[in-house]
Parts: sequence; structure tokens; C-alpha cells
Amino acid sequence: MFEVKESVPLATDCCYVVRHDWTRAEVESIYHQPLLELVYQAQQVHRQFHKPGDVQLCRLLSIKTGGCPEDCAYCPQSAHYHTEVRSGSLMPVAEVCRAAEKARKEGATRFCMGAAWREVRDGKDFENVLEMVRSVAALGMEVCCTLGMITARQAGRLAEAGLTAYNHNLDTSPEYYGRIITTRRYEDRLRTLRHVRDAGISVCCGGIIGMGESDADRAGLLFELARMNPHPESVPINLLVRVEGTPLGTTASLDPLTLARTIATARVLMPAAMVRLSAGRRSLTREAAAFCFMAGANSIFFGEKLLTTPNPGRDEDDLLFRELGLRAMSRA
Ligand code: SAM
Ligand code: DTB
Ligand code: SF4
Repeated sequence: MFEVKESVPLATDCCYVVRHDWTRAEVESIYHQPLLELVYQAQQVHRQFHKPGDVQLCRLLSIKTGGCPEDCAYCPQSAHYHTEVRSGSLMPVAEVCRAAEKARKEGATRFCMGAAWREVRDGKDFENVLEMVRSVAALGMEVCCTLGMITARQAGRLAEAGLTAYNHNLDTSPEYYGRIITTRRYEDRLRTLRHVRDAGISVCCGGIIGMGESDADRAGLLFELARMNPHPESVPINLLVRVEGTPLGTTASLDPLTLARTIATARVLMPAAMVRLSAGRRSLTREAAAFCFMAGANSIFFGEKLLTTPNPGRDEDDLLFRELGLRAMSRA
């Protein structure tokens, strides 16, 4: 009744190597292994490259909310859809600094600022973002931004300001992408990622699952990420937060085991990356979250809000960490 698949030989003597020459067939066969076999393999990889039980705490802040001209079907901040998100202008630098200081006191080692822009425009707002980057970097935190598309020159200026990482997701497979976003192309995203890499900024790039895509699309996304050389240092795996008013607001919920399968495959393919269990934790039981950590996730966003949607509260996460014996990563 059940088909038993051979596991893919990845290494000998349990010594895994970082590879960028994965074939699509190899990625599919890793992804489709019996789940416990896959999670076991992911644990082996994880323990070779990372300290087990260490989880990086990151804090998100929406520095410019809503009114975005892009039509990403999952996003409550797109101006194309009617959601409860109110649009605003760029937050003042001082307010962002206060939020970063608070996050640091609460244990965050990485602070990620998001703006609902299609692309960065040179001018006052960008100068202010550069100031925010300088201020957060001065607090001794890793600083990450996600501002939409950027040019090579803008990437250079962000690097100069002390930016650690730039987040720009591929979101899904090239084949499914056109069903989700029509206002920019996969190639546009790849160009921004090249600018980030060339500027010497570390790359944060992942995607969203639970958007009605197939197993082949999830494997396709991971294949695109895993053949980048170098791999993204940070791979956020978001579970769709279904928001009323967006085209994906009524999508069927995804089996959490599929989230764990996706995370485990990411861990096996990109051993050294931080694999981040990102949006969507509110819809996971603690058992499902535990399984995602088993599968190789080693970072979360903590704090009551992601960008515009709710996230588990501090007490809930404290309890989860205690129950699972996880430790918040300290500053390097
Ligand atoms: N506008 C910029 C961009 O798209 O690059 C930066 C902000 S955008 C909100 C950052 C990422 O958040 C998106 O690429 C997407 O992967 C994720 N995201 C947005 N809405 C989401 C949702 N409802 N559920 C899960 N992830 C979401
Ligand atoms: C990422 O991959 N996930 C974060 C961060 N990068 C910017 C964003 C999640 C957003 C979830 C929906 C919201 O709160 O608006
Ligand atoms: Fe705009 Fe980013 Fe939302 Fe897409 S994901 S609509 S680019 S804020």
C-alpha cells in the first residue's frame, strides 16, 4: 500500500557537505522520503552544522505599512485588496530605535525592518532608512531590511551603513509564481538578490507555503534556493497567514507536516543556513512547532506582531522554549 522510497545518499560516515549542484530530481527525492527518515537526516545535518537547541530570536518591525502597488496575492499590505491594514508613511528614526532597543532587551539578536514598497526610491525616505540601519547596527544587533527591489548602488549604500542582511523572498517556484504575483517577475527578484550578494550583504531568501501550491512547487522553490552559490545565509519558511480581503484569504489550511517536510528539506539542502520558522506560528500546535525544530528550524520571529498580523506572545514562547529545552541564541 505504501511506497517505500530509497533515501538519497548524501555523504559517507555521516559527514555532510555543502553542495550547490543539486538536481531537481535529487531535491524531489529528498523531499518525498518517508517523513521520519527525512527528519532524521535533517537532524544529522543540523547537528553537524549547528548547536542543537539553539534558536535565534528575531524581531520584525513594519517601518512603512500598507498601500503597496504590488499585487502579491497573500499580502494584506497590497493596495489592490481591501483589508484592515491602514497605510502610513515611514516611521520616524527615533521610534524605530526605541523598538530595536526594546527588542534587544527582550533577547532579540536580529532586528528586521520591512517596508511595503515595490522598490526603493532614492531620497529622504531612503536616507532615513540608512540612518535606521546605522542606529540598529550600533546597538550590536544583526540588522536586516526588506524594502522591495534595490539597485546595485542602493545595496552598496545599505552595506556601507552596516546592514547585515537583506530579505527578498522568491516566495514560490518559478512555475507557480505567476499565479501569485503579476506585477513583477521572478527575474526581477533574482536581480535584486544579485545586487545584495555583490554588495557583500548576506542574503535572506525563502518563501511562503500553504498558498495552494503543489509538492512540486515547494521542491521547486527549494531547488532554486539550493543551487544558489553561495546559499542564502538565511532561509525564512513562511506558512501563509490567511488574511481576509486578500485573494488567498480563504485558501485551505496546509497540513503542518508539510511545513515540517519543507523545513527538513531546506535543512538538508542548505546545511549551514539559518532556517527560519517564520510567519504562521499562530496556527501551529506546540507539537507541530516542536516537529519543525526537530526538522531543523533554528530561528523564529518573536513578539506579538509580525509586520501586520499577530504572532504568539512572549509568555507562550517562553513556555514553548522551556518545555522543549530550547535556548535563545546569544549575541556572537
Ligand atoms: N515589500 C517587500 C517585498 O515584498 O519584498 C518587503 C515586505 S514583504 C511583506 C516581505 C515578505 O513577507 C514577502 O516576501 C512574503 O514572503 C512575506 N509575507 C507577506 N505576507 C505574508 C502572509 N500573509 N503570510 C506569510 N508571509 C507573508
Ligand atoms: C519573511 O520571510 N517573513 C517576514 C519577513 N520576511 C519580513 C514577514 C512575514 C509577514 C507576515 C504577514 C504580516 O504580518 O503582514
Ligand atoms: Fe508589497 Fe511586499 Fe506585500 Fe508584495 S509582499 S504587496 S511587495 S509589501
